[in-house]
Amino acid sequence: MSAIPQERRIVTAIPGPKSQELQARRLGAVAGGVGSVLPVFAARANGGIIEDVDGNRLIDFGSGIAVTSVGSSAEAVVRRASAQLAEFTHTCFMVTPYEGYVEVCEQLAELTPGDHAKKSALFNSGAEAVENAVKIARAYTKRQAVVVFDHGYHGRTNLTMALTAKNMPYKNGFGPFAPEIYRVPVAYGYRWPTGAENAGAEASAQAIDMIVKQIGAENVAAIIIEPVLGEGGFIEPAKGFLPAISKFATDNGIVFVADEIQSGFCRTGQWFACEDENVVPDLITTAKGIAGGLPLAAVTGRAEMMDAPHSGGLGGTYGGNPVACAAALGAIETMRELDLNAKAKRIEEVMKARLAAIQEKYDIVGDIRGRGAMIAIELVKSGTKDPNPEATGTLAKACHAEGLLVLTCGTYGNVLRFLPPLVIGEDLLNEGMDIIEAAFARV
Ligand code: PLZ
Repeated sequence: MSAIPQERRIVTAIPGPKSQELQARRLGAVAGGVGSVLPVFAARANGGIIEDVDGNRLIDFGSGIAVTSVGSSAEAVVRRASAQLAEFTHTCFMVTPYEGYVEVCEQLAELTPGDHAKKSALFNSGAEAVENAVKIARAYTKRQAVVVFDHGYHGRTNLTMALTAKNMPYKNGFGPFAPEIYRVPVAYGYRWPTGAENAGAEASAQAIDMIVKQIGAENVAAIIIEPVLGEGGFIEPAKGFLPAISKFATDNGIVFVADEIQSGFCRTGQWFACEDENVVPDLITTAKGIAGGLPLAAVTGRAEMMDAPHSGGLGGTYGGNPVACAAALGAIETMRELDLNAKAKRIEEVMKARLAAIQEKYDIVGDIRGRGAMIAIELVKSGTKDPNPEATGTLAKACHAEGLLVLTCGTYGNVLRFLPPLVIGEDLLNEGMDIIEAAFARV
């Protein structure tokens, strides 16, 4: 583990000269379609700090998009992954299997909601996990239609682009998209026309009505939802929505898939966000936080569903790579040992109190939401609910300039989101909130 002092330190402009040099090289060599939030080049990272090539130390409120919940060089991750690296890097689980893969699947069975018999399959990325959840659901139900939601995000591959709601930047110009995908409303409390208190019941009724009338429940293989919608704006479906949709799925032989790729693994203060309303998904997709930064993803679910595809029907050269599996076991060990669910809840407490104080002073803060260390504010134009992406961008830039890495999201680009590593120290957390507050004062 690189022992970086857990202190913010700004010694150059952001980005500094070395980062600018690398950025110039990057522009010559890296495809323009791949963007970066902040072109500051990383040298080391640990805990709540990212140190750049110019020696600046940034406070990390992004965790590489909700990945490094245990930190970017957690001791147990580094130890276990390094040991595995020295033993062997790859055999391909489909050629000669190894224990780490099995152990990760055993852990997933234990940690995911529900006490039914479970099995897992491992992949490399979140999108790949979602694609495979669809394959499994179709094989199990022998049906084709897949239902997804407004504001949903599921990835950038062809099938997952089709599942994703937002056109720019994810889909524009990249069609044609996969068929048999249907989108229905989600209970977005802040923007629900008759008010947040009605959103759960009304949105679920509308969604179910659309499924029944437009698709036919008997044609639906899977309903896929993020228990907290991530890229779409950290939308927590209003209470009652998830249980209603999950019950409808169960009553109609539809596979209910919780995409917990962003919300899972202690991020929301629980192992999985769907536990909040006691929803037990049939299948659950995970990635990001699972392996402390190494590429690993999984589909976990009811054994009879997971076993529906024929032998050889699921897989991939690198899926469940041994180094990534070792890292996952290290990440899970860290989550248990440091009780990162409790840490996430504490982060929520600190952040929400600080954000409430900011909202008192600035009426462009329309909504404060999220759970655990998955917290966001939705920014609007003064006195309205009109999205304010301009202020969102300006605030993010102001934070970056002061050495606080924050991310934006939302269908309307007007959500500032905070995803600190769960191991961040409380002093850094508060310093980050000070920077956000100061940014508001300046904007
Ligand atoms: N499902 C819920 O959040 C990835 C995307 C960043 P991959 N979210 C970050 C970007 O702009 O590409 C995500 C997610 C949910 C699926 C995915 C896809 O996971 O590992 O990026 O493929």
